[in-house]
Parts: sequence; C-alpha cells; structure tokens
Amino acid sequence: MSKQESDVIAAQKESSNGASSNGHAKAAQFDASRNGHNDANAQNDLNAETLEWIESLEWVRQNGGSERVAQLLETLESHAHKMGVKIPFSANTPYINTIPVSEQPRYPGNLELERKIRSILRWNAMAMVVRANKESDGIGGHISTYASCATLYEVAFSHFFRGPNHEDGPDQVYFQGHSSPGVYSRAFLEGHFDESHLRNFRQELRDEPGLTSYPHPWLMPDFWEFPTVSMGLGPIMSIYQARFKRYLTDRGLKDLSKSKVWAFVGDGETDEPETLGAISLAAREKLNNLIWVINCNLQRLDGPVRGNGKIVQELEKQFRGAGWNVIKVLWGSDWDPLLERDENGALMARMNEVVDGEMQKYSVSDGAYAREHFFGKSPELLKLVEKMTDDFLRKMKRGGHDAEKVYAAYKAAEDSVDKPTVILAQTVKGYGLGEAGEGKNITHQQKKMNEDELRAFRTRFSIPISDDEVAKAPFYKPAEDSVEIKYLRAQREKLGGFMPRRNNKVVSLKTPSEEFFEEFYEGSGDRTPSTTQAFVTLLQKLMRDKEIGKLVVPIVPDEARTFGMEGIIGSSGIYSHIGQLYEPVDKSGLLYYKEAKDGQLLEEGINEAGSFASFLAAGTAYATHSVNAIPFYIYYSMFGPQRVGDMFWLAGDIRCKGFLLGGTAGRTTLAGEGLQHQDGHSHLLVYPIPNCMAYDPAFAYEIAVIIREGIRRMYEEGESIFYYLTLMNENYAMPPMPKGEGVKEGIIKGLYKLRPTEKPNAKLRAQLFGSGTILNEVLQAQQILAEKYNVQADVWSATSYKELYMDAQDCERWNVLHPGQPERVPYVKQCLKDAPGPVIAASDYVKALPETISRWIPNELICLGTDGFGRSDNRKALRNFFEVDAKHIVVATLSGLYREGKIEANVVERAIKELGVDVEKANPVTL
Ligand SMILES: Cc1ncc(C[n+]2csc(CCOP(=O)(O)OP(=O)(O)O)c2C)c(N)n1
Ligand SMILES: [Mg+2]
Repeated sequence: MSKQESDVIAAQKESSNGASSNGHAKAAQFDASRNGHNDANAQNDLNAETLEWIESLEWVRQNGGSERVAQLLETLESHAHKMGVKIPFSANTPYINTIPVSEQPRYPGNLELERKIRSILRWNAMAMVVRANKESDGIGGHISTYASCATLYEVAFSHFFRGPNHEDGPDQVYFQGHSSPGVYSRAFLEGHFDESHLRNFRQELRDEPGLTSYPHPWLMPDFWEFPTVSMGLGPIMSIYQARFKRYLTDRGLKDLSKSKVWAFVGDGETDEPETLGAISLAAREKLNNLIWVINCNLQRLDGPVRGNGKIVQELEKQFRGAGWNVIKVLWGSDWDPLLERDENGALMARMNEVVDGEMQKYSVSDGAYAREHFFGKSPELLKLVEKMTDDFLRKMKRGGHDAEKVYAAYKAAEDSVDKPTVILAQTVKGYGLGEAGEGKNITHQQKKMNEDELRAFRTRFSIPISDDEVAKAPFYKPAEDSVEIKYLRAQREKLGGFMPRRNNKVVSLKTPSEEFFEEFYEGSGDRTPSTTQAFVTLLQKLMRDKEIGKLVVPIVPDEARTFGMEGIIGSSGIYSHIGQLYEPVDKSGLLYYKEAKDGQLLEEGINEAGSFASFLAAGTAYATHSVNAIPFYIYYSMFGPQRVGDMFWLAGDIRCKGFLLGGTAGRTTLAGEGLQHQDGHSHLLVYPIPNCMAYDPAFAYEIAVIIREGIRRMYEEGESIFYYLTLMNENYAMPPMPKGEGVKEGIIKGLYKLRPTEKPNAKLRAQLFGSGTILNEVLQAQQILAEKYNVQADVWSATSYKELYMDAQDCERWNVLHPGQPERVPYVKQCLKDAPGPVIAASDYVKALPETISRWIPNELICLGTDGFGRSDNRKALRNFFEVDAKHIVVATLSGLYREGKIEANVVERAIKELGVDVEKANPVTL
C-alpha cells in the first residue's frame, strides 16, 4: 500500500499548492503550467525532475517508513520557507479516508452477526418512534439520526465502550440526544428494558414506565449520565469531563487515566459556538482520553449543513488547526479498489471538488444518476466504473456505514498518544429509510411510516416479521439463546457490562461540625470584610479541612483577583497537568502565581461556558466517578444565568451538586462598572430551575449557615440540588448571628427576624425586609423611622425569596387540593402572623422577587428594587437613582402607613422634604 500512501502525501502537497489531483503525470503537468513553461523540452525536464522527486520519496517510504517521509517533507518545507518560497497554507488533506487500507487493523468481531444485530436495532428504534406517533399524534421523535449513526455506535458498543465493571474504569459517553431511540433499542435487546418501555417512548406519565425523549438524568437517574440534547452542550461538557478526569488523577483523588470520554456530535451541531469554542483547550491539555465522533450526514434539520461546501473539510481545518488528531472516515470498502486504480488521481480530485449538496443528491438517486453526474465528469472516471452495475454504484457505502473503517478509526483514536481525536464520519441521514426519508430534506422530522415503507425497511434489513404483521411495526427480539443475543451480551460482558448506566449509589460524607463554622457565626468584630471576602475565608478553611478539604474544587474564570483569591492561587496553586515550565514574575513574593500538577484551583480563563462545564464535571463526579467533589464556582454574577442560562438548566437535569457564587453582585453594590456588569436580576433568572437553591445573603454567618446546610443536604443526605449564592463587594462589619430561636432555620427558609423593634406595642408599626447589602440601608431606615417619625419597625433579613415562594406555592397547591382540611400556612405568612404594619421589601435585585410572595403577605406590601439598566456611579448615587437607599425605604414605609390610614399624607410629604427625596424624578426603569 506504499503507493496509496505516497499518493496521499503527494496530494496533500499538491492540494496545498492549489492543485486538485495527484499522480506523476498530473504533477508534472501542474509543474509546467504553474511555471508558465510552454516549451516542450523544458516541460519534459520538469516532468522528469518531479518524477525523480516522487520516486525518491517512494524509496524513502519503503526503506525508512512514512514517518521518515513526513520528516523529510517537513524539513524541506522549513528550508523552502527560509529560502523565501511562499507556500500557500492549507490544513486540509484530500477527501479520502485518513487510514489507508494497508493500515486497517483486522476486525476483531463477527461482521455478519453484527450487521444482523444492527439491523434489528435499526428496526426497533424506528418502530419505537412510529408506534409512539401512531398512538399519540404529534408526540415526536427521530428516526433518521440513529439511522445514520447506528454503525458508529454499534462498533463502539461491541468493541470499545468500557462499561462499569471494566478494569480500566468506565468510559463516559455523550450520546447525541436525537439518537436516543437507538440506545433504548440496544437496552431492549440486552434485556434492560422490556416491550412496555419501548411502547412508552416519549410517554412518561403512564402507569407503565416510559422512556424520556432525550438523555435526561433527572428523569432516568440510573440510565442517562449526561443531558446532551441542547446542541453544543454535550461537546463542551465532554472536553471539560476529559480534563476533570486528568485533574482527579493528577491530584491523587482517583486514577482515571485508562478510560476515555466519547462524544457523539451532529455535523449541524458544530455550528454552535459551544461545540467548537473550547477545542483548543483539549489540544493544549493534550487530552488523548477524548474521542469525538462527528456524524457527518451532511444534513441538519432544514436541509444540508453546507450545501455549497464541504463540512468535513471545514471541520478538518478547524480541528487540525487547533491541534487535534483528525481521522476522516469517508468512504466504505467498496471504494478502495477504485481508489487503488485511480492512477492519475482523477477520482480523488472529483471527491475533493464535489459539494455536500451534490453528495446528498447521490444518496437519494439511483446508480445511473451517480454514473452520469459523479463519474460522468471525465472519461477516465467513467472508465473506472464501467464494469460496475448501476445497482452496485447505488449501494456503495459511505465510510460511517462501514464497520471495518469505523473500527480502524476508533482503534487509532484509542491509541492516540498526546492529542484528542476527532473522527469525521461521512454517513447518510435516514440511512435505510428509502422512500420514507433517506437523504431527503424532510428526514429529520420524519416520524411516521406507511405500510409500504415499513415493508421496504423490513425487507432491506431482513427483519423476520411477516407481511401480515409489518403494518403494526411490532418490536422484534430474537430468542434469549439466539446467537445474536448471546453475542451482544458476550461483547458487553467482555467490556465491563451494560451501559449507559448512571451510578446512583453514592457514599455520603460527613458535614463539618457546627464548631467548624463558629468563627463566622461570631461576626467580624472590628474588621469590615465584604461578603465575598467572608466567603473566600470560609472556602480557604474548607480547603484546609482534613476530611473534605481535598474534595473542594474552586473554579474561577480569570477573576480570582477580583474576589481576593490570590491566597488560594499562592497556597493551593492553579491546576496544570504539566506543572509550571516558567519562573513566574512574582516568584519572590509570598503568594506568587503558582501552577502545579496537583494544583487545586481550576482557573479557566475568560470562559464562563467552559468554567460552567468544569462545574458540571466536578458537581457530578459523585455519580460519574464516585468522588464527592464539591465545586465552588465563583464568577461575575452578571455572567451567570444571563450568559449561560442553558447550562444552569442543564445543571438541574444532570443532578449537579455544588455551589455557584455570583460575585460582584447587586445592581448598586458594584459601583462604577455600569450597565453591562451590574446584576440586579440573576436571582429572578434562576427561579424556574426547580432544584436550584438561591440565596442573597447579607452577612458572613448567613453564608456559613447556607453553605453548611448545602453540604449536609447535597453530600450527606444525597439530595440532587445545587446552590446559588450572590456575594457582594461592599465592606462592612459582619455582625454576630442573633441568638434568638429559629435564626438558622429562618436563614435557610428564606426569612428571619434580624432586629426587632424595642417597642413592639407602639402605635405605628412596620415590617422591613432587606437582602444583601441593602439590608444595611434597611437597618438605617429602621433607625430614622424610630428617631424622626415615631415608627417602630422590625427588620427581617430576606435571604431567599425563591425559597419563600416555593414553600408558599407548595402550601397553596395542597390547600387547593384538600378543601375542608386544616389549611397549611406558608412560612412567610407564619412569620408575619403577629407582625403589624406595612411590609417594605428592599433589595439590590428587581422588585419582581418580593412581588412573587405578595399574595401571602397579609399586610400592605411595597417593593423597592433595582429594575432598569445599571449606571456607572458610586453606591450612594446609584441607590438614590434606583430608590433603594434608606431615605426611600423611610418614605415607602410612611406611604404604607398612610395607605393603611395610620398617618396623614402630610407626614409623608414632610419626610420627603426632610430627607430630600426627588418625587418628580423619572422612573429608573425607563431611563
Ligand atoms: C440549542 C439547540 N438548538 C436547536 C435544537 C433543535 N434541533 C434538534 S436536532 C437539530 C438538527 C441537528 O442536526 P445535526 O446536528 O446535524 O444532527 P443529525 O440529526 O443530522 O445527526 C436541531 C436544529 C436543539 N436541540 N438545541
Ligand atoms: Mg447532521
């Protein structure tokens, strides 16, 4: 096969020069035309010279191997550069398989039997969707995605994917979301699902168990590991998963060095920035434990991915440029003899030039069409296929449907030494569907098949179902002792058992004692830290803890200095697989910029999506790797759910644990940064995520109570929840935790009385709610109200409106469904039972937060918040602008009392004047 390989190399060189073919004669012709030599003698000289070079290369290949050839070419190229020769850059190789036939390993399985098994899987996957849609019109599902990638999956299931009992540990597989019917279909043959599961695909609310539309660990917690259906998230998660496995290995927490991470990606899905946005990290970190399989069926939902171009070539450039190992699997074995006979490179040139839209056309056309349009481009090509029938031409496979080609690619990927691998597999969307959708633009949406189409499918894949039965699309499972089932099971047995499987048996850890947190309960004394600093101190203490310290995974996106985490960089170091190859500029200092192989901090650079992917990998390590990693991801709160909201949602689905810390939070607390940076709404954005616990704490002890409770619930009790805390950068003394009853409970439930009035029996009473640093404004207002206006107010710290809201809704629902029974009273209502006067709720967040609980507040409620775009100015000016400072709280309280008929309007007017409130100022929300 030396010939083919040298062809490839020659073609690479030529294509980089803009030529479209290889071969001696062609090369010489090209030489001549490029140099403008028309003179026949000169041309002959050039031909001879080129031939000599090619022959020399072939000699080197035979005697020194392809590596030596590559070395020589590299040296020559560098030399040419030195001589000033301009060589046009191309990261592309020709449009042929990367692995030549000569290097294809022997296939280790029974090809014929595997083909039979694949056929059955295809049938059941299709039948699952067709039947579900027959029963419930519009229930949806996808046939054509799995149809195109069945071979890609099956070769991996039969020969590669390590299962849970494999001695190297399990592989992590990110399945393409829309291919779920194929994965279910296999679980059915393996005996993990019965017919009722398949019957209830996409029908989860029946008496029998159903199957989720796509991979959702929330709904199938012992099956699916990773939600992938929101395009782009599977790919980016897989990169950070592979990196996190390295991290756990390098830090000695668990050796995960022998298993792999696989991600199956759609070619259309590569348009998502999240898909390709982090590929350079994978190469930089030399993640040879990562294998991507991009199913290049050349189609997305509406039509071709690149009708006028070539998606495979486009991707090849990007991945090669980023430093990945790229393996193209484009043509099946039927094409090998043709390429072998392609002496002048005409076939390869044709493969290089044909655009994807045309390739798609061949998949829906007969052999005569391909002969006329693909091979008909030149007499040479027509001659190449003259002995082949049209039927043979029609059946010639694309690489992704050829198990031997796919196996060769996977094997090479597994053996990659220091690079992640991407396999670009060319397939046909809806392969095997025939008239029902194969290669058609509508195929992605195809969910129904008529009797003729079902019969044709059955016949094409030789499924033993009779003509009488076929219309009902019955599921087919060979007998338990059939060769197919035995083989299927035996292969999985060899590879460590059934998969996908999510580990639900989690070993719990012990929450640090109350004493551990005591210093935070005691307050800061004379010191005036911000809540951010208080958190970082707590984080450092947790990291030093003997029991759980090593499990803590701090994550930052280039923001450690912003949050005062230099100490963590200096003490624990930033994780780097290769350590630190340079002397940092600040090495002489106490806390230098330290990178280390066992570094604990994940410093992800300016990359919130990547940082969140790290959070997900760490926060699910309890299930994926049986390591109770506790991630603390701290970032600019504005770049949280607003920036990567879909990943927050996914964190819920994937049952991620850990703490998200939105730093520099609060629309008026982050002063000068202005409109794009000041977050006053992220708390509202996490409302819909059912298992996200959101808190806006004001003091160090509140943070300590919430974090302790979080560790207890997530890691001791094993609850599938995660925490979102906002942290602010305003410095003030952290008070000690009030001694009264129910404070800790109140902090956790979202509301507790912080500073009650000393005169509860006064005539004028009010209730003030405050959150985050605005609680300090509320405390000031309490004083002003008492001193100047004779109003006695209780001050409450509202740590979580979301918690109050969830609790109230839960009570409400129960009460609606249980008339005549004693009503359940929401916690917030219980708190306000004996609390007279209007309620004024102020925070650095939008007014909608306290509004969500307004129905359960028995008194008059006035909400103050930071609705509107932020501004650059100092806190005083901002709080005046957004009307959340002490004076606005006082005026709102007096207004509330006036509405309740407790005071005259002129009292409010007097306060407005005395406090300098501008009542003619426009509403900040419109400014
Ligand atoms: C973020 C996101 N946007 C849109 C969709 C809807 N969608 C589902 S599949 C699909 C096309 C997928 O094409 P491709 O990635 O090529 O996969 P194929 O089915 O061809 O293998 C689209 C647009 C989605 N699931 N997620
Ligand atoms: Mg596609």
